[in-house]
Amino acid sequence: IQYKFPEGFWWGSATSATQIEGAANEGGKGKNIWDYWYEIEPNRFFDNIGPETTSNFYHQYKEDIKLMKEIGHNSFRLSISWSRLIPSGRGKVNPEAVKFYNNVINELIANGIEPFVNLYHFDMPLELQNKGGWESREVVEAYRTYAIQCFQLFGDRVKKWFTFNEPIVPVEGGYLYDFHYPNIVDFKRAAQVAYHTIVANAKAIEAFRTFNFADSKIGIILNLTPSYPRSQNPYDLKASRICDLFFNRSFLDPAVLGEYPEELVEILREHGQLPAIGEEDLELIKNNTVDLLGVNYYQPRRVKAKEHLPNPYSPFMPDWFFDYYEMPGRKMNPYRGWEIYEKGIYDIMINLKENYGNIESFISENGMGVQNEERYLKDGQIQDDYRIEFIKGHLQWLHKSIQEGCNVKGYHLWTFMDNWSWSNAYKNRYGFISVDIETQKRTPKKSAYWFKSVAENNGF
Ligand code: BGP
Repeated sequence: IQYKFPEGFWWGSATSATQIEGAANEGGKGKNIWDYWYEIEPNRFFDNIGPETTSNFYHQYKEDIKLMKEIGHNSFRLSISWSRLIPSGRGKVNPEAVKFYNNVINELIANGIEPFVNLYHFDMPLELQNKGGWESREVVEAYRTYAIQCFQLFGDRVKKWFTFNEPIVPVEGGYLYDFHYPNIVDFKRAAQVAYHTIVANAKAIEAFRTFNFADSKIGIILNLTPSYPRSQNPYDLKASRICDLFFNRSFLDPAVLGEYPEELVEILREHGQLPAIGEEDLELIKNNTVDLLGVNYYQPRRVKAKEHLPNPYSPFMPDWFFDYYEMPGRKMNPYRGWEIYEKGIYDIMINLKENYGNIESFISENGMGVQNEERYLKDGQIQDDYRIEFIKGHLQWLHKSIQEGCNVKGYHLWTFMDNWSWSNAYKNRYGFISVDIETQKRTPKKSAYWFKSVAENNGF
């Protein structure tokens, strides 16, 4: 074994409620923004496939957990659907949802798989979105109450909690670039949403600490996209630094260090884009940083200085400050249009070690979405050697970071089984397990068994 990982390394995969559960109109679930958006604009969704059935985990979780065990998982991330647990976002807890999540958590534990539970994966309850979503303080309070309910209900067994998955994505998607509901373009409102999400994160952590659970940790999951300048000239360097401030440090710094980067605050102030900030919030953020950081890594950003000044009458956007470029000779995943750059994973971890107190971290998502994988079927199994190569390439760099002292505890693939994606539905498949969406039949791909051997040997 050439690449051996530390004892107790977490091997597994990640999912989210909306993307796997289905049963969107069953079990007393309330509507979230995805159910609603699909109802009013089904054509926005690839192939007109919405979130009502997805991969039917709600009904097939037992079989799925059995498969997880079979392919060597010792840990697994799921999210709780806020609108399933508390259908209107606040108020009464839905007993059928409590039963479902208890069953899933207990089944995982009984199979030797540690549940990693995330509280929020893009799925705002509709009634709360109608109150202003993350722009509203009321919603921040509702989230705090929801988090407390989850700790009370499941905290005796769940030892790894996460407040949010990729909180910047709803900011970008919902308030800047039009790929999440409520699809508005307004930087100042986006900044308010981002800030309130961080306040909500800190409130959940503060509440979590009052429980004094033994051996429990709480973290956040961020999609870190390292920003690489085209050259070392000062203009490219500055462009890249600002890109990093907007897309990485806007969440990473307050979540891990308890404070916002001054340069980012200055830029927003100068352009009149600062959201409403409270002194008390800043104190709360400072005192409630995460124990654990999940890193989702898919692609880097390649950044250069702007060639033309932005039109001052165009809406304020992060890309007033930089342009992207395509690095010559880059490796691509053509299906998703994302660059594949394995070393990025190492650069992220070194940065966490040097500038973020070497916080305990793990890869909470990394993966490769591929179209028409049936092409690779042989003897009833998808021969996804490309996925094995993809994972290996990233694990090698992760291994190197650990050798150099980075505090990395695990690797979770996106994702366990093919699932529904927010804008691409079932076009790009990411799973270890293929899913026939007509019959809901599951079949492990070649990568699933390869991963099992990696998990069993704790390396490869
Ligand atoms: C991450 C999300 C996941 C998942 C993944 C793949 O950003 O946390 O929910 O969807 O990306 O991306 P996509 O489905 O858009 O191809």
